[in-house]
Amino acid sequence: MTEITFKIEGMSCQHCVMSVKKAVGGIAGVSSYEVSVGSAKVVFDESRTNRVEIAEAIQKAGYKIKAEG
Ligand SMILES: [Cu+2]
Repeated sequence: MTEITFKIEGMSCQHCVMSVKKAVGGIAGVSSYEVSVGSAKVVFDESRTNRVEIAEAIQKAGYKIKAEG
């Protein structure tokens, strides 16, 4: 399992938190996640998904990745 914390721009409220949860929760291979306003900690199986796919899902939901690590 790999853990990455994404710093996210454009999140402002619980609605944004729900949107990001929905985006990362819908990815096969993501095993757990903790989302708060401005960040998302995602634990995933690197044989099934990757940081690029997760970042794209967050961006598709309407937010911007500021940093990841
Ligand atoms: Cu919001």
